[in-house]
Amino acid sequence: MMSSEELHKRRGAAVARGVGSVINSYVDHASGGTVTDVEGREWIDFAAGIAVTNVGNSAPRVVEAVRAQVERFTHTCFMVAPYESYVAVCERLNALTPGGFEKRSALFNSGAEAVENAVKIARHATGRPAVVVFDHAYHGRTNLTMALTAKNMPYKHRFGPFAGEVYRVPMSYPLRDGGLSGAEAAARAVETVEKQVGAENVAALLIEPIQGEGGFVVPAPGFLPALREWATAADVVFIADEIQTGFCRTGDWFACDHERVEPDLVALAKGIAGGLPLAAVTGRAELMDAVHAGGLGGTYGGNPIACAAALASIETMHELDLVAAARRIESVLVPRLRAIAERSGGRVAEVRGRGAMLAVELVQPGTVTPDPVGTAAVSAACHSAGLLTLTCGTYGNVLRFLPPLVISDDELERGLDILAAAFD
Ligand code: PLZ
Repeated sequence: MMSSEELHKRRGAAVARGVGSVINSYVDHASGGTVTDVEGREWIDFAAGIAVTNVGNSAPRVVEAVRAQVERFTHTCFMVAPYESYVAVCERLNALTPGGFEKRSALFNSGAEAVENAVKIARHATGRPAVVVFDHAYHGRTNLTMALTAKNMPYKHRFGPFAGEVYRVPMSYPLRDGGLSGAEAAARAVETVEKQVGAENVAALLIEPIQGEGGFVVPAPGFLPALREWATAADVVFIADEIQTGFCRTGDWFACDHERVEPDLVALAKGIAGGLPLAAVTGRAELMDAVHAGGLGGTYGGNPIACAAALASIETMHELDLVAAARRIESVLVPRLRAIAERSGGRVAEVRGRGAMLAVELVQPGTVTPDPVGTAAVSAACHSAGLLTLTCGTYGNVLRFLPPLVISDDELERGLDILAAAFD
């Protein structure tokens, strides 16, 4: 087999430079809690393919379901010749997502595509143009979702002009907003909308209930419920982007469940199908069904292999109680992250997150000035010592931890040992 070094050379001559990778080693195989490269080097997996392999890599039920489906048929296009598994996935999503009301779903390929479609549906149903998004938001890399995403580098730089009618308002970011309460931060966001956009022009308010790429920002309690309340009163569609937070990741099925917030529409992807590309919009039947027949779709949306994988993944989440697993991961990680923070000489400003979506934010000691250089250094030390971690944040100073939910306690502890050593 070719070495990682040789593969990297080949890559340089074949793959566009714009597509990056966190490590330069090439994967041979991966399991519930580790990734192994072609040289046989193993990494403890605190990335899960960016919150995708919640059920682990090659989870047994997923492998079995995919194999069976591949043999029956690979693709007919649901818009040409429909099949049961697409319907079954929609039934599961309608039942699992927050809100006891009548729902419908539609399936797509990527998170960005789900977000775009949620916006299309909200605009169509309301007849209004504007979309309200938040500081630090990440919603994807397509033209509309770049406009919805906050951060210029690397996502938007020289890729404009961007889609119009997108308005950005302040987020609740307890470490950096002077400790506004959830209600105060929501009032600030709402005032910005009412003064700068006008509620009657707003189709949708789009928010990650815990921000992902933007820095694992957990809004102050009450922020999401207050926005939900305002959206209801203003007839604005409340869209939750649960692409990174969904499918047991935060110790609930969805992050909105934590404060019992019921979005009108939810954008889903990542953890939905154990690593196969699938995404969805699920929401209120009257909004979803407002769109004319033929108005939503795409060649691959709800591909039968991806649907089989989704059904198997969801079954695995129930069977292994991955909601409880995410809470167990939190209970193992948080005390050790706090210990690391205490020993860091003021370099860790905050340990935050929920369930198996946890992070530390690094700063210059004794300040809240971001430390992206230190963050990159700790991250690099983790990578060379066998722990796969990711960074995030508007300021690039957040180390985030997203293990597969089936990771063992032993693997978690080994990963934490590497992290602690990297900090030292
Ligand atoms: N919404 C909340 O987290 C994807 C992006 C990585 P796609 N996050 C990882 C990168 O650098 O491209 C994401 C997300 C939230 C939307 C998306 C977009 O999902 O499946 O990558 O399109």
